[in-house]
Amino acid sequence: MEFDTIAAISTPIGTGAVSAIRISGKDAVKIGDKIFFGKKKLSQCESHTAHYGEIKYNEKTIDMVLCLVMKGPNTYTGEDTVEIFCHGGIVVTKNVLETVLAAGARQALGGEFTKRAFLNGKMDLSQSESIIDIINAKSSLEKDIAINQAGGTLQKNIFALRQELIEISANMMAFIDFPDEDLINDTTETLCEKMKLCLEKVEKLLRSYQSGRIIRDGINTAIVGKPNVGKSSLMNIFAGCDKSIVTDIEGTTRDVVEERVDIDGIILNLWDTAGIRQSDDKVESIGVLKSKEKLSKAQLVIAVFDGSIPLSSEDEEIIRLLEGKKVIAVINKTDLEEKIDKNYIESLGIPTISISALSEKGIDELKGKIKEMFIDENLISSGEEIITNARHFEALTKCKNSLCQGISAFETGLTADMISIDLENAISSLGEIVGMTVSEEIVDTIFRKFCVGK
Ligand SMILES: Nc1nc2c(ncn2[C@@H]2O[C@H](COP(=O)(O)OP(=O)(O)OP(=O)(O)O)[C@@H](O)[C@H]2O)c(=O)[nH]1
Ligand SMILES: [Mg+2]
Repeated sequence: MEFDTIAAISTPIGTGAVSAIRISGKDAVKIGDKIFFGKKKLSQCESHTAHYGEIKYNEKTIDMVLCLVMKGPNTYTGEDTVEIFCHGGIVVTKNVLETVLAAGARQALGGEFTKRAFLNGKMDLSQSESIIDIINAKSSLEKDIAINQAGGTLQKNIFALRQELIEISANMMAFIDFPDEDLINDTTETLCEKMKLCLEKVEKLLRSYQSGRIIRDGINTAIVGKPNVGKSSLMNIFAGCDKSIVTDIEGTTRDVVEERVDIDGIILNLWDTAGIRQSDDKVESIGVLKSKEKLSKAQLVIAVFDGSIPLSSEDEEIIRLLEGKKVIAVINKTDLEEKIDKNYIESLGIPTISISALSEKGIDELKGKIKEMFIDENLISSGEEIITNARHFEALTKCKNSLCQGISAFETGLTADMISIDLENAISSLGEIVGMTVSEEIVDTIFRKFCVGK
């Protein structure tokens, strides 16, 4: 990997108060000196100081800027870095970047600054990945987890676990190399016990992914029910605006209306659907088909019933479709006299919440129920590590499989050298997470997901 000097615009392209252009590499300060004219040359300024001056190209002033000069290794990339804060116009920002490139920097690729931070040992691969997660976080909870990971919490966990396995492996090797000697404190039995303890820790991390994936990707949630029960009214409460059309005409919603909403840190990818019923109307029938399709794809189904009328055959048909799904039954219109047989729905084992979409009564209870069904609150409040990244989950799964194989090899009486192979594989899988044993191709794939300038 060639460490030439790279530059990019680090702020979004658009009109704003300020834009930032970042330069990193061994010639960053030299390039800064060629184009920045302040009271002093940047090379004569103390590290980590800011300076006002002009960016000039062929003696022409391009912009008046604030320039930050930071000498490595105490920088994001670990390299000498210059950051230019210019006026936040599209043209002026591009002109400043062009000047920087003309002075000898190369346009940075997506994620190249963070890739350098990784290659220069400023952060491990899991921390680099959490930087994208901070930028892309769609909820404050997702962002909080990413911030923790950027601080190295996952890295520390993985390193500690890896170290434990390395010690077990070293002792296992000692059994192979010096079978008759009394050098080893552990018996193979105690080594196997230690492997089981490591396995438990890996399994705990793997279990956290269920919550982690939900926090990261949200819950695909279909609101279904027969026509006119208040599905769109509920959608609008969640959305906080008139996203779906609401009328007293049955069959108002035809297409699927989608909205991403944040309920106390958890993202719901909501689908408001057409009321399910038999219809001769061609457009409505297509809508009903779409409703059923969304119902079958959803991770959560909110089945809405009109509490002010008795259950009908249409409701029964919908209840049949709920078989095998994660469901919350919502009894709506509780502001009116109750006519529905609520006990019947509850007797089916479906969690049931009564609401009034009109007065917004019961909505908090509904939100609480959704969270309770999908998120392990104890896990979040305990501040324990939560796996949110599919690549980490895969590597931990491989680690778990190798450990299980090693433990069963031991239990079926296989030799220490056979168990050692499994241990090596488990150690290598953990190394993938932090980037110790990972191919250049995977590293490139990870950093390609970054935006230019990060
Ligand atoms: N009294 C009362 N009326 C409600 C409540 N929720 C919705 N409605 C009314 O019920 C009617 C139907 O509401 P929608 O939200 O359009 O129902 P929907 O299930 O989306 O209907 P379709 O799109 O036709 O399937 C409207 O007139 C709403 O104002 C409620 O809690 N109480
Ligand atoms: Mg509707």
